[in-house]
Amino acid sequence: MAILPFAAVFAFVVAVEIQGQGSRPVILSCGNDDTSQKGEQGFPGKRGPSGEKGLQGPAGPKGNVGQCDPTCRTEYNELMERMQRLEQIVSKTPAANCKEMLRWGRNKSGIHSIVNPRNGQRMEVYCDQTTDNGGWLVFQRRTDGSENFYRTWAEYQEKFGNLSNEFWLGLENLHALTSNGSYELRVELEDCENDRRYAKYSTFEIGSDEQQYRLRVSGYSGNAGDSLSTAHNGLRFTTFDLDHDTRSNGNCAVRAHGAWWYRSCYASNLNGEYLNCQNNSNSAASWFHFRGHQYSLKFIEMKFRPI
Ligand SMILES: [Ca+2]
Repeated sequence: MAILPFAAVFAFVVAVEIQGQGSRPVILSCGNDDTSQKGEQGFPGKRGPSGEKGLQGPAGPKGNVGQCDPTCRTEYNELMERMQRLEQIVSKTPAANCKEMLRWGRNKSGIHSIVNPRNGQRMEVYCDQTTDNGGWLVFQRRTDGSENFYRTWAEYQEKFGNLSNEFWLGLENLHALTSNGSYELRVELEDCENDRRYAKYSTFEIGSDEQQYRLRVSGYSGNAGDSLSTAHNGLRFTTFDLDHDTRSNGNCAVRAHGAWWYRSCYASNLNGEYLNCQNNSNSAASWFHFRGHQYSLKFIEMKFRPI
């Protein structure tokens, strides 16, 4: 066996091709004296500077062209055309009533045009679009006594007064507007202490001229008390010049200074005299179950809407 003649220090450098490490040379050092012992591990060196940012890679392949569903597209186009046509119609055509107007987005209270079923013509009305979810067509209002409500049969058949303040819409219009379909009625009342009450009725209809504009009203709810359906349902309209009440001696319209569906004579007299909260008149514009039949209410409003 050949023995190395010296325990001399030798070193050699071998470049070894180690798989996975490329061609980087690996330096091995070995020896057989004390100086060849492995030293302590040194501290890691400082981190080198960051390299330059790499170049942007090439754009990816183009995606597939999307598929357009022809059926869906046709339906979409048709719907858009219909929407445009409807918008044109809505902007030019008056509604049938205030509730329909509300569905079309006209939700501000005030004067609007509707189609009068009486003659198919445009007709201005006042819509209350806020009270109790809106859609109410106002047909009578008292606020300050500025309008004369002691009028003849012929005058009560038609509209009088100012839609923005005190007015009556007219019995012919009322009949035309309530004779087809179902309607509810709301009566708004306020006294001079700002106590506001209402009476609501689930049915409301005004008969024709031949029926002397007979009142059909029932189904009370509210907080003003029922001074209309119990006392006045089924009765005909009376003015000072045309007596249809049930009183044999005299005309209730004359006695109560109003025009109403009088019996003999009344529990409510909302077309009576506006006396600015006087409470001692037998002709006052009154609602018995709220402030008694002698109290002239400060504010009165009557309105209806389809059910
Ligand atoms: Ca009579």
